[in-house]
Amino acid sequence: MGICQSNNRRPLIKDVYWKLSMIDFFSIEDRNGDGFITLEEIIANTAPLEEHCSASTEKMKALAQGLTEFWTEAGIKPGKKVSKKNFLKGLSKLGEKELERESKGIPTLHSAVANALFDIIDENDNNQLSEKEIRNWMAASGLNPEDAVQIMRDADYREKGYITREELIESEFCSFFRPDKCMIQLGIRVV
Ligand SMILES: [Ca+2]
Ligand SMILES: [Ca+2]
Repeated sequence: MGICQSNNRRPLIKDVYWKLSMIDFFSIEDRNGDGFITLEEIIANTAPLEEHCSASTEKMKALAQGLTEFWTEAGIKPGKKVSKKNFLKGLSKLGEKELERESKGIPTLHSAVANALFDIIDENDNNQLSEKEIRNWMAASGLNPEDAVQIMRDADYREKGYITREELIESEFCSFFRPDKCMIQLGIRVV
């Protein structure tokens, strides 16, 4: 403790906001509701993107590849059933490594996933995400497309009318590993 830590930040798993949002995430990803998550399940859950966002096989493959590298480092290895407790532990550990990489300017595993996801959502390949494209993404993810307006507001804070690649990557990374930063953006003070 203390002397061995590279900084003073609390582990993610000790952060109640992070934990609650990741428990939510677990429930969404555990589509068959057996209380376990598998890499295969996570990848299968992205399948509707192919139709809703008219994604090519290459784009879908890039996402599956990115997800495999990301989740494998969180301990969710191919063919392995992972409980909620181990999911949170693994993701928290991965988060520490990812934040370390981010601070050193090394590409994160998360950015590979977010880039692949961006390419899929960006149906017309113009390097901008329109509200319509965001709506299709949300529908494919089983979310309410009406919430696209909120997503646009959060990520497109300069109100350009579209989301850039950098904005999507930053906002996705933030929602995964920077609960403190997200809370500040939302104007919520964490006591
Ligand atoms: Ca499951
Ligand atoms: Ca577009």
